[in-house]
Amino acid sequence: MKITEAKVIVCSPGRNFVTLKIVTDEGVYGIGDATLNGREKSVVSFLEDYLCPSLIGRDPQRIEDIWQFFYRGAYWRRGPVGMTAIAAIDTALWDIKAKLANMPLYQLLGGRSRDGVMVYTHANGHDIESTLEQVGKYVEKGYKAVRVQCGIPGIASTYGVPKGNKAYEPADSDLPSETSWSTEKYLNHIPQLFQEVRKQFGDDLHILHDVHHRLTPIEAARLGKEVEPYHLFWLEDCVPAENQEAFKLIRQHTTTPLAVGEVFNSIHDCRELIQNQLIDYIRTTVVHAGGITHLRRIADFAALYNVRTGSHGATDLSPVCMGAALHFDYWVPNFGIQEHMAHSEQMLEVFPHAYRFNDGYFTPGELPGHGVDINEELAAKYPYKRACLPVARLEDGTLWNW
Ligand code: CS2
Ligand code: MG
Repeated sequence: MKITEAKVIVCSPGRNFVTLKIVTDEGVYGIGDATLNGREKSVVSFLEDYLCPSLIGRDPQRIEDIWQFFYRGAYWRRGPVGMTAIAAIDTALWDIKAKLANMPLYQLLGGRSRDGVMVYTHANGHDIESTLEQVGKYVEKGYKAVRVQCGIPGIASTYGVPKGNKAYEPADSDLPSETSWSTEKYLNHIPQLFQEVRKQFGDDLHILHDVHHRLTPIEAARLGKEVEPYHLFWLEDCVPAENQEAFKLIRQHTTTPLAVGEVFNSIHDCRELIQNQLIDYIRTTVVHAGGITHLRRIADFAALYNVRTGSHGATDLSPVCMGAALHFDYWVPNFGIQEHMAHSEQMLEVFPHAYRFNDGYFTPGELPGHGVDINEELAAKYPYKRACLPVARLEDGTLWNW
C-alpha cells in the first residue's frame, strides 16, 4: 500500500483552517488538522515544500516510522510550525489505519476508558453579572464544567472577552492589534468573579480560569492562594512556561490546581513540570504536539506522576483536531477534561463529523477512523484571509505577554 497524494487545503469559513489530506493507492484517505493560529501559511509551506514530497510512495501503515522519519530524521527539530505539520501527517495516518481496520480510532488505541468525555466551555462576559448569566445558560445546557473570564474595570479589552456581541475569536485583525494590560487591576478584581459563581451555582459546578500567561510567579502564587476557597478545577497558564522551574515557587504557596501546555509542542517542554509534579493538568493537544503518536507519549509519561490531560480545544483547532482529540480522550486512562469552544454552523458544515454532545459529555462516534471529513467543494468557497493574534502592553507602554 502506498501514499499517492498529500494535499493541503486552506479555507476560512469564519476563521482560517489548514487541513492535510493523505490519499492512498487503495482509495482510502485520511485527514489531519494543521492549523496554527495566525501562522497558517508557514505550516502550509512547511508541508507543501518539504514534508509532503517525502510522503509520496511510503506505506501509510508505518505510522511510527513516518513519525520518526520527520522528527528524529530532521536536523532542525521541534517548534510549533514543524510539530503542527508532523501532527497533521500523523493524524491523517491514524485516520487511514483505523479506516483500514474498520474501527473507530479509540478502539485501535485500546478501547474506551469511560462513557463520555467531560468538556468545559467558555463563559465570557463584559462584567461579572453578564458572565454569571452565561454560566447559567451553559449549566442549563448540561455542562458540568465552565471556564469563566470577565472584563476588568479599567482595562479596555481583556483576553477571552469578545469586543461586541460576537463569539470570541482572538485572531481579529490583518496585523496584530494592541491591547493593554494591568496586573494590579486584574488581581484586585478577579477573585470576586469566582466568589459570585460559587454563591450562585453552588459547589458542584467545575469552574476553570485562564490567566493567559500574564503574571509573574509570585503574582500567580498570590492569585492561587486568594482563590483557594472557591475550589477551581484549574488555574491555566498563570505564567509563561519557558522557565519550567518558575512553577516551584507557585506550587509552594497554593493548592489551587495548575494547568499548562497549550503552546507546548514536545514532551521536552513539559518534562520538568511533570516529573517534579509542578502541574496537575497537561494541556498539549493533537494538532500542536506532534499528533496522536506524540501526545500518547506525553500522556503516558504524565500518568506516572498523577498528572491528567486537559487538551486545548479553542476554535482555532479545527473540527478535525476535535474529532481526533475526542477519540484520544475516550481512551486515555489519565484523562482530566477536554476544552470545547463551539465552532459555528458554517465551520461545522465544512467538516462533517461523527462526534456528539450530550449533557456535558462528548462521544467521538462509531465511524471508522476519527470520524471527521472535509467537504472540499464547500471549503473552496471560503478563501484564506490573514488574521493575526493581538499583542499586549502594560499601561506605560511596555510590551507584555499576550
Ligand atoms: C486559549 C485560546 O482556549 C484557550 O485556553 O488560551 O483561546 C488561545 O488564546 C488561542 O487558542 C490562541 O490561538
Ligand atoms: Mg488557554
